[in-house]
Amino acid sequence: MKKVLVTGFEPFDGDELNPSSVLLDWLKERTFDFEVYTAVLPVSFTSASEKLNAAIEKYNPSHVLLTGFAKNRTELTIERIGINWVDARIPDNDGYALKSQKIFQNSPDGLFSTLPIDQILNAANNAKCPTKISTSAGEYVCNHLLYTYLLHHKKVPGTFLHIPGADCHEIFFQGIGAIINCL
Ligand code: PCA
Repeated sequence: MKKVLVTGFEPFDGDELNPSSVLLDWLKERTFDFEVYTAVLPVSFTSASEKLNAAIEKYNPSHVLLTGFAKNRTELTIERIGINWVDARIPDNDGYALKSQKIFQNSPDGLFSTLPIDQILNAANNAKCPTKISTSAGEYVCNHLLYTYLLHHKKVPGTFLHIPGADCHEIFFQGIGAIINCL
């Protein structure tokens, strides 16, 4: 049975809102023909993955869509890969900055997203949402979460979507709604 878990992040870097958690409120007001669960995650190297693991355990989803905010991007970006690397430009919300190091010493350098990226791109394009495939989720908490998730949850297909900076996020939320429907 199709059950989609969508996660977003709390605000960080002095912002009042994070569009990825606004997305979760937007989704709660919509109806789908299947279950859509949401979870807000802390911008924390130590507890984001723990909270995600707890949500996966609780909801037992068939698909996972992780989302976060990328202020400097102009399109919705579908992350093709998580890398085994972290180099925080700013501390996380716990005040902790992991610098220039592997996430896990003896794990692969990179792991590919396990959802069909091209199908997702098509669904977003059909919804007229400006969207691109990305090969870098950055070196901060979002990539850390994606890599850790891909390493530990090989049986639950998932990927990461970065929501760009924009005055109005509606078109990106519509695109993500279309992506959820296409899975
Ligand atoms: N964006 C950050 C972390 C939380 C978020 O929404 C990132 O791209 O790593």
